Amino acid sequence: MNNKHPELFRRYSHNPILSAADWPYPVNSVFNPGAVRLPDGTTLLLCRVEDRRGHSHLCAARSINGVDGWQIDPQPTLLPDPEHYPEELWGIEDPRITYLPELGKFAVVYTAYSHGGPGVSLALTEDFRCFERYGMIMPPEDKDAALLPHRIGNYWALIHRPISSLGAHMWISYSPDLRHWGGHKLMLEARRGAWWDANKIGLSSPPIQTEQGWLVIYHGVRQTAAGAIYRLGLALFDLHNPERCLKRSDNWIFGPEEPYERRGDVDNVVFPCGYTLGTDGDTIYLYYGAADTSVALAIGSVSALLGWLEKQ
Ligand code: BMA
Repeated sequence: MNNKHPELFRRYSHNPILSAADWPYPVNSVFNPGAVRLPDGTTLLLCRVEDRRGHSHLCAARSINGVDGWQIDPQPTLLPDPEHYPEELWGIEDPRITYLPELGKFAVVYTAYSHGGPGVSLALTEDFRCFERYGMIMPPEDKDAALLPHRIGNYWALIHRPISSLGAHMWISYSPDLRHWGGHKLMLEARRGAWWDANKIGLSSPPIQTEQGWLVIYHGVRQTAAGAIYRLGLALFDLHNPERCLKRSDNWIFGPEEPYERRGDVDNVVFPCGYTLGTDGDTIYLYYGAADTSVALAIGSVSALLGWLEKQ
């Protein structure tokens, strides 16, 4: 009998793929990148880069094969702009990218951080050089957000993770124009008690649209006597009614195991904010922050994830 857990994601053998030593200017750490495959096939990672003040900005790295040969922008790609957006005073973090065919633009949803707390901000871009800021669309305390790629009925949908005194759960909200948000619904709850995802959950990379539904990779946090552990789980949501959960895994599918995930500025963290699909439409390249220090890659298959989730 095979007593091993199924390996749904295989780590790239040369992980981590990007770290501070690769950067063209001095930085402390590079992690939690958003990801997208551009029309010419290039993979673009929009990395969270932390400087030696402890403040983050975003910087793009591009690669033909999505694995190596990364070309990093010589200067920060998107800097906080606290003069016009005071909610960005302490930096911008954890970008998640969704292409919006209706607008012909990429939506970058990120955490804006200031003394007001972390909230969710939005910028649109066509080329990852010029950005049109929409400012903060969800006030603190809120993070771990991404847009769905098209409207549900008449409304854009944003998944996000506000924190209340009763927990840190995933919510979904709707907007006619990406500026005014309402219709807030609880989408998925942290499980509490003795679970790997007991204390906090949040969206990892943007949902993957499949025939069976929106496949969501989410992170779950367990607080232990030795600190928090960030791991990943799977859930499936109704395509037409994305607040309706069809399936959720009890077991985590990916967690910190390798030294670069176990040790870093924040130990025991795997934190994806983006994925790309291979040309077969099934291979998934999951890009994740490892221990809040570097960027790593794990490769899986959407049909295998769905098949596994179906059997849970
Ligand atoms: C979360 C976010 C992530 C970070 C993680 C672990 O709250 O701030 O950016 O990777 O904590 O420190």
